[in-house]
Amino acid sequence: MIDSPDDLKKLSKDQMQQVVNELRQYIIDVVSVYGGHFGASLGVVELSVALHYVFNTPYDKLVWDVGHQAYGHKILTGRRDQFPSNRKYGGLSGFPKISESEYDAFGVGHSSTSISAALGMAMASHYKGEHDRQHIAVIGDGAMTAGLAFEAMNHAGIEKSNVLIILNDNCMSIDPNVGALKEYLTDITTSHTYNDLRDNVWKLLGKLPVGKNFSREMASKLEASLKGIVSKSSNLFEALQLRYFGPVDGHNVHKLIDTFADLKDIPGPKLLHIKTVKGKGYELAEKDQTKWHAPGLFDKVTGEILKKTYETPQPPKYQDVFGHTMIELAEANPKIIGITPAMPSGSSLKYMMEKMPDRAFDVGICEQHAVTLSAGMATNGLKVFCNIYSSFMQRAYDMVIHDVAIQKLPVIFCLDRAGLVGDDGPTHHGCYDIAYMRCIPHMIVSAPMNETELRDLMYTAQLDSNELPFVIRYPRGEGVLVDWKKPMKEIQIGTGRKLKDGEGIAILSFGHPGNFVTSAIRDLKKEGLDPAHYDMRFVKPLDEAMLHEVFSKFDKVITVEDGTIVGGFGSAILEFMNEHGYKADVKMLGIPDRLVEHGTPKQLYEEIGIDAEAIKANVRKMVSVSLIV
Ligand SMILES: Cc1ncc(C[n+]2csc(CCOP(=O)(O)OP(=O)(O)O)c2C)c(N)n1
Repeated sequence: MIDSPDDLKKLSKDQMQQVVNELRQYIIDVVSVYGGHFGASLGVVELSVALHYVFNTPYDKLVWDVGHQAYGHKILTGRRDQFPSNRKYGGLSGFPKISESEYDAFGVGHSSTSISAALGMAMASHYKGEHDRQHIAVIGDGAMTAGLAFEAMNHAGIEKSNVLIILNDNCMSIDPNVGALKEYLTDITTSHTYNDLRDNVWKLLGKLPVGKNFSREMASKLEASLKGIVSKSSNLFEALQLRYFGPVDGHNVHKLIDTFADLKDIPGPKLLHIKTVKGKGYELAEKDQTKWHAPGLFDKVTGEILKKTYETPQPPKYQDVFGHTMIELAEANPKIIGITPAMPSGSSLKYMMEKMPDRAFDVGICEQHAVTLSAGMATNGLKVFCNIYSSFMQRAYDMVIHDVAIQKLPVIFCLDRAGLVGDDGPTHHGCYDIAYMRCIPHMIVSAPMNETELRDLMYTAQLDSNELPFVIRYPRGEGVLVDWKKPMKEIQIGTGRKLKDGEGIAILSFGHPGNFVTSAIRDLKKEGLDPAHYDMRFVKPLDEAMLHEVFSKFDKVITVEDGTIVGGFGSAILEFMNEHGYKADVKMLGIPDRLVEHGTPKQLYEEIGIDAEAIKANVRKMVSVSLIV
């Protein structure tokens, strides 16, 4: 019956446990049938209820970090009935989104932004004299590993603004969280001396008769000195001048409500540490938290994850081929190292991490660090494969330029999830990497059209003959049914492949969308149309010999890419034409200069017009125009 936090507030505190139970069940019901992230939202059901029960949202600003855990928040804030459309084409976004609801104070998807955003909001409120407004950042222990989160805390500590950071500590990222911070958080949770002292202080503070003869200022001074005794020297957050509270059981909704009611009255920057279990309330998800981070559809009764069945063999996934090829290459070349910032499962580097733990590393949600770390290793002669999703690499752009390209270090960047990723939507689409990589001097930028090519490019990149940074970008999921296990071979850098000669029009493709071209050409043949097809394979350096051949022979050209048209592969071809004085009618198919929302990749490629149908339509149009002329 809850259509907004106002409805929630009409209920008694005693009814909150029932709300928690129903909300949790509804998330299980819907995600099992419609898909989406799972464990993270289950872990913060109590937190979501308590926050909206106590705080005055949307006047008080609530910022969820990453936002994959905000399903409970969405359901409580007017989106209950729409929730089955979550992540579907035209439906709700899988993440908080400013344009979707006034309760979504900040749009998210990438991690570790919440503290900066909430602090910015708090400082703006302070400036405008809105001193009663609260600003809350909910951040996981995984997201807390990023530099950005620390930069924000370092600043928050010296500001007087009302910021409440809630550290949702479940010891998990997507895979188990890594790093010294994780150990520290465990220490702080289990240290008896620290906790006993802190509890006593906490109890005493709760008894302060604020409002009678005891002013808030006096309470605050006493609190500061008592807490100073407890923790200044031993608590990381206190050392950053954030008042530290907790750890609190994040599954005790009453305790959370009471705690928030107290914290509301404490001005300034503060951090509440809560302990939760990812997947709470669904046993299988609690036990195998990585698998249940986003399990796909499942039978909620048996827990069986429903896999599609196929009658014919299916192509391997690019990421699996990457993962297995890493081991194969590393076995032959002792200089090879693998790095992932927090995506061992998603990237499939986990296979190498399991087999060669001293040569493959998860460094936390730290893309910037991952890139500069790789650069450091490369100075010492190692061949580092730094695997980062295309959209997450945006975080580390300066490191790519400053620490790798300018230093001319042969780091190999495997950009997974390049192109439109599907239901995660615009925050996760890998739209920009072709454009942002190809403008950097020294950079080699390549894209395989299938898994065999991926392996050959990986093989080529690690050869001693390559002395430059080397990007290999590939999409999410299945590629093409090829025998990818055959021996790898070197590809000459900067060479494309002529896949098919033709008449009247040439199609130039870059990477996986070349397969859309192949299938379009198959159909066009039946209509008597016969385009030539070139798989350029490298957008930098371009295969100039091949392009001279193309433009001497054809005056109608279509370029196809799954990246932004602005500054992308098609632009590189136009630059080549301009430089060499070629004139041709060029149609560039790619991601337009606007945001592409979420949906299945098929729906999205159809929408932006780079699928086989769109390619066919463009060929017909260009050829028929020339016939009329
Ligand atoms: C910049 C960036 N890198 C990687 C990711 C992928 N990612 C999504 S959720 C997640 C784990 C987050 O862990 P935590 O903050 O502890 O939240 P939990 O899932 O445990 O609730 C990761 C690595 C991302 N969203 N953003």
